[in-house]
Amino acid sequence: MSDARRLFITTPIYYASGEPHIGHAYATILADLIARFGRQTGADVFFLTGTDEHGQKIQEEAELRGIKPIELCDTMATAFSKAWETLEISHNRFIRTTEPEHIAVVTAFLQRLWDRDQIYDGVYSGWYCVSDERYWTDKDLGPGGTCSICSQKVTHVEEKNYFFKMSNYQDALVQHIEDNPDWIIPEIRRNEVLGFLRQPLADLSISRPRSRVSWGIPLPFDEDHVAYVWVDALINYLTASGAINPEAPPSEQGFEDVSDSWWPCDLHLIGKDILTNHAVYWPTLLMGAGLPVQRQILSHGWWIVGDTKMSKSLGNVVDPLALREDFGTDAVRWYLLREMPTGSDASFTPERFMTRYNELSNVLGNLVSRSISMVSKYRDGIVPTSQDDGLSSEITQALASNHEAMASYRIHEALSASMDLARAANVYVEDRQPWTQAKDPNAAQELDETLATLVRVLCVICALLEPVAPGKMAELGLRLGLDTLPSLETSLTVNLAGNRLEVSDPLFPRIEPSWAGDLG
Ligand code: ME8
Repeated sequence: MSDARRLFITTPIYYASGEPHIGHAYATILADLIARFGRQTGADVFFLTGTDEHGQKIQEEAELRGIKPIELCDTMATAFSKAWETLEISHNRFIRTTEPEHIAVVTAFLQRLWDRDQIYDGVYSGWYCVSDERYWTDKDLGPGGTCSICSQKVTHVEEKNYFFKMSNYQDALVQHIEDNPDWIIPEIRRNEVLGFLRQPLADLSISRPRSRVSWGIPLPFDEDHVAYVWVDALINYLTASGAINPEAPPSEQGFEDVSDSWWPCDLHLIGKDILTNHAVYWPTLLMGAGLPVQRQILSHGWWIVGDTKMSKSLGNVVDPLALREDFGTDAVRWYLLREMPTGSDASFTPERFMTRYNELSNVLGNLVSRSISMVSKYRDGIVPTSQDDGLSSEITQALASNHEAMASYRIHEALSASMDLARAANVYVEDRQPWTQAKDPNAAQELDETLATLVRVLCVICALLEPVAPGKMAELGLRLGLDTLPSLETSLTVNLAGNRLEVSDPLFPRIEPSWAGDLG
């Protein structure tokens, strides 16, 4: 992450055709961690998420349920909002693409492209996948003539469409990617996009005939057509940025100067399946409108079971989101972020979940319990003053590793560095043997130092792990007698001496889930 003092970070906006699933949860928790880390390090953060509510997929799902599309969208927008609340997501804005403000910005954006001669009409003939809302040419179809992303059946369409002159921006886009090596991370995804751009770039169909798709935003220059849902959806980032005022006359709408807004976005967080949409369609559309492109794209991998991408149909696999009920929100957040190397795929297994939970319970939970109970037992619960600090180099090392890993979004490594500090503190306890120091009247100072060091480490861990485990770290902060949670910077200087510590139940209790017996 750059040290810029502002961070506009986005998740994809999720289709309002179905309930939130693990993929949505992962992406949103990942964005949440980055947003929380940004706030901790003093950045002004604007964290955006929301729902994608137009298009054929929503229209068909609503028909299937015998309800109006907007009723389906209202239900799902509520479901996503609730899910994010239970998962402690700290977004600043939840956008819905059916909001009047967004509809007006999409209309202004399309009008702008039209006025700049970036759009023409033609006939599209090819295949369409409703589930992914995208066109496929013969050569790009998957096995048996299916969608290459979701393997579902595609339908043949031949219809009038409006096209955006995307091909005009191929060279500019390649140049931009080459000039900015970190624009798409990880590198494997950057190379994928560069590989894609080695072929001639086609123009982009940006409309659907209203006769086929009625649930969309009408084109300002032809009411018989609606905006292609992906164009509509991508523009959400711009709407939320506040750059465009669609009510103003065209020359004053903000397309000429975005400096007074959150645009350009600092980081689009997306899954690898929607990379082309974000790394090719979106920046070229922005170029077409004369706007600056987003600053960075971080593409993450998939949670898989066997060879299959996990989503809502989990069969007899334990539902990771249901694990919240047994283990709590923070344990699920920890597992999803600690287990998946950022950018790669990871297999979900209950065994790995338990391994990661046990790390919280046996390493961190144990450190918290033993440290606080020793302060209670040997110093009546009051944190002693100490002249010397133990574990200083381990603390410095943990903070440095965390910072370095976060700078390139290696989230799993940042978390691992924090857990290593807890491990080092447990070893320190074994080395120092406070129970022996407590029996020796000449070792009072050493005991003070041991206890003060442990409390200091807990304070630093509180800051380090707040982005991943906000609920539990708030609880830990209270047990340490802190009024406010320390930040990464202040955790080193907080004066804890004299604080009264609370002995309490284990922070991460041992849990035997109902399915544990099946693990063998
Ligand atoms: O694509 N593991 O919405 P969507 C990790 N509306 N991530 C996963 C996943 C898994 N098993 N399954 C899905 C859309 N995802 C559009 C976005 S943005 C302007 C419009 C991720 O509801 C996937 O990689 O299908 C993608 O980032 C997101 O969920 C797709 O959500």
